[in-house]
Amino acid sequence: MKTVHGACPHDCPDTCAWLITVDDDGRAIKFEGDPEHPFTKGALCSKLKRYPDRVYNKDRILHPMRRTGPKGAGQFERISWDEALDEMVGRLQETVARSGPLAAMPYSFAGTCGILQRYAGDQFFARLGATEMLGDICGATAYDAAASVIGPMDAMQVEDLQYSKFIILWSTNTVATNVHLWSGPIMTARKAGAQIVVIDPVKTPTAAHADWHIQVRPGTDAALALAMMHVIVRDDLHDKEFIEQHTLGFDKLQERIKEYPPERAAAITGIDAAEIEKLARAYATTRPSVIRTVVGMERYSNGHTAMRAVTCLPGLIGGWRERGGGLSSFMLSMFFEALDYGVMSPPEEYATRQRSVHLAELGRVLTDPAMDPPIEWMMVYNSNPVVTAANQNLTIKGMQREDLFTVVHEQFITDTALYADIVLPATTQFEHLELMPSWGTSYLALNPPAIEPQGEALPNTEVFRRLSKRMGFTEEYLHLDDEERIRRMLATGHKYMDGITYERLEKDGWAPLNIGDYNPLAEGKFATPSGKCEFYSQDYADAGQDPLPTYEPLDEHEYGDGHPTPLHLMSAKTSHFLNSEYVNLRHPGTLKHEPLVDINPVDAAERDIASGDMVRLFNRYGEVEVRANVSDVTSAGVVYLPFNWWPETTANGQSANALTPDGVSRRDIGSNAFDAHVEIKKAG
Ligand SMILES: Nc1nc2c(c(=O)[nH]1)N[C@H]1C(S)=C(S)[C@@H](COP(=O)(O)OP(=O)(O)OC[C@H]3O[C@@H](n4cnc5c(=O)[nH]c(N)nc54)[C@H](O)[C@@H]3O)O[C@H]1N2
Ligand SMILES: Nc1nc2c(c(=O)[nH]1)N[C@H]1C(S)=C(S)[C@@H](COP(=O)(O)OP(=O)(O)OC[C@H]3O[C@@H](n4cnc5c(=O)[nH]c(N)nc54)[C@H](O)[C@@H]3O)O[C@H]1N2
Ligand code: SF4
Ligand SMILES: [Mo]
Repeated sequence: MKTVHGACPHDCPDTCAWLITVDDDGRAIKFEGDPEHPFTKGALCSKLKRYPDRVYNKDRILHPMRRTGPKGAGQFERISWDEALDEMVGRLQETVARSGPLAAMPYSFAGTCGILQRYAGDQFFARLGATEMLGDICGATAYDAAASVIGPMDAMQVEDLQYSKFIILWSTNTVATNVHLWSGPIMTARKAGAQIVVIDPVKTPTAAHADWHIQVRPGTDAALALAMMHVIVRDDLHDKEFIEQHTLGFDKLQERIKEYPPERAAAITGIDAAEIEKLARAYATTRPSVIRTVVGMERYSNGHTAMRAVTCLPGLIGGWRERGGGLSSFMLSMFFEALDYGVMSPPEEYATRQRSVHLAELGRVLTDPAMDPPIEWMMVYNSNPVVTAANQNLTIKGMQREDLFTVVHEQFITDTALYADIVLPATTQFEHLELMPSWGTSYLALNPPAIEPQGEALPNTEVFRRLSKRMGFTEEYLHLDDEERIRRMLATGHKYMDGITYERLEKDGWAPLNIGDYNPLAEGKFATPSGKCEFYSQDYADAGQDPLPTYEPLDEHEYGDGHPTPLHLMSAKTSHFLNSEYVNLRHPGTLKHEPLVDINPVDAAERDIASGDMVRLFNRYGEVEVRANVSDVTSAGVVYLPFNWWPETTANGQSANALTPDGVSRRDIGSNAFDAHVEIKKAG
């Protein structure tokens, strides 16, 4: 028997530490959270309690396979690793000879947040000169917009939320997506009298548990934030000293916010002017006050304007001065400073690619006749784009192309793997070595393998080492073993790494970065070009965008091919799944395994829809048939269908992203999937 430390690999801010007990036969027989971990305290979420079931599942992909039927049919035959790699490399070399390396492309995203597995292919594809996937479908718009105000930095540590007296959970479903922030710092604050406000178009579990739910219209948060600033300055609740010393552009901001009296914002956001007034005054005067936000309001054509406006608020009231005040979001830049990510990055000579395409536009990239050369060879790993990427039908159309050779490296036959020519078996976190940063805490963790790989599964890193060898790429960095990579990443000598060694991580499992009394903005040490909180952003001005916080309506789309699509579709996350993972692992008893669309009684009555009816949601992108739940979860004009569900779980084999547009935000960084509008009718 042995006990092995490890950490959750998922794209979740909490990064729980865990303990695995392995018996003498090498089987994991006990799995629990690490009670010593100060942030997650031994509690794994309900999804992760199923992780051993994931590892030992009868549906795991255990050996390489080759397609034998039509694309999408899921007919495969077992082959050896040598056969699989020979075929992949043979097809890759043919492609490169015929069309050049730009005809090859990776598609990889957030299947694991471990540094080794997440970035495993970056050096290989750069060395090859393949088409690069840029952009992001999670976080980049929000991060970039916040950085335009406060700089690209971690503004505060999440533990400090415990000192807050007024907590605004602004477009984040903390109870479902960030469980330990809720059960830890937020509950501590609440017990000490803090008020919890949720700003969300959906009455999420978090909104239901809050003291005050403000049901904003989707995509209008910038107007709400501007009106709050209007009230704060009008009522003389702003912090003149902080503004004078630490901010840039207040005069111009003052002019701008005059344009947003609460009555105007009420018409845009759907929130009463009196409620906006009350919120603004409570936020400015109940101290310390904090805004917690992650990615919820970014996935719009105007997502950057919302995040920029919201990020200006703490600067205006001097919220940053107090411990527990300010804005809490990602905590990743401290890991970028502490660790040498360069170990996983392409060297300078390969860093710039001749062609990059946008991750949010996969379907277009695969089908656009103007792509020259077209993508002929694609490798998908760490991602399930048929479910998670916008415009599902276009993604599928692209993946069905007979002249596209697709490799999918996966743990399960996902909807994406169904379209693969070659399927490769991937290890799980129980089976491979990994270094875990965290985007929601300051704890670093080491995850050594606890059990042998199941079947013939291999980690991403090993697959790329083998591919490099077969391609004749001999550079040392492509062949480093995993432990060596981690040792090099740790060896930066940065002050955050004081006392943190491979051996210590191996012994304890995790270590807090040495960030000390981290509260950089209390003294106004903003990481912007001016060193100040930039209400006015020269970077935005240079990019031809409004340099001041502003509200811009969403892009006009033609969703209906002529028919009206009056309902705004929200397609965010749900507590039982982690993005598209766990949908295939049924949780008997606790979960009714069927997607439901929430529709407001007003919209339902107009369409003669009752709870339990099968309904069709449709627009020009696609159509989803599911059961309706008539409820006040959304307000009139908004419907809610979680995006995590696999297509096979709906009556017509399409899921939420079949209805979302595959465009990008106006800052050209992230997806605009939440712009989506639909109509609903009773099915049949
Ligand atoms: N409509 C809508 N769309 C969304 C969102 C939304 O809220 N609404 N959310 C967006 C967000 S925030 C995100 S992060 C993305 C997530 O999009 P994806 O990155 O596609 O996320 P997952 O569904 O988790 O798929 C990851 C896959 O990687 C596999 N995997 C896990 N570990 C490994 C490994 O070590 N190696 C390999 N080879 N494979 C592995 C898993 O089995 C899983 O099938 O979706 C985005 N899409
Ligand atoms: N259980 C569970 N946990 C997860 C995940 C999961 O799939 N399941 N995914 C993980 C990942 S990849 C991420 S990125 C994080 C994301 O964590 P969150 O940001 O908390 O999650 P989201 O579901 O993307 O969005 C949160 C909320 O934003 C709201 N929202 C949408 N549009 C607007 C708007 O215009 N204004 C406002 N104010 N609110 C809006 C949605 O209704 C939703 O309730 O969660 C992580 N944790
Ligand atoms: S998904 Fe998040 S909450 Fe659940 S175990 Fe992993 S890190 Fe913890
Ligand atoms: Mo995400």
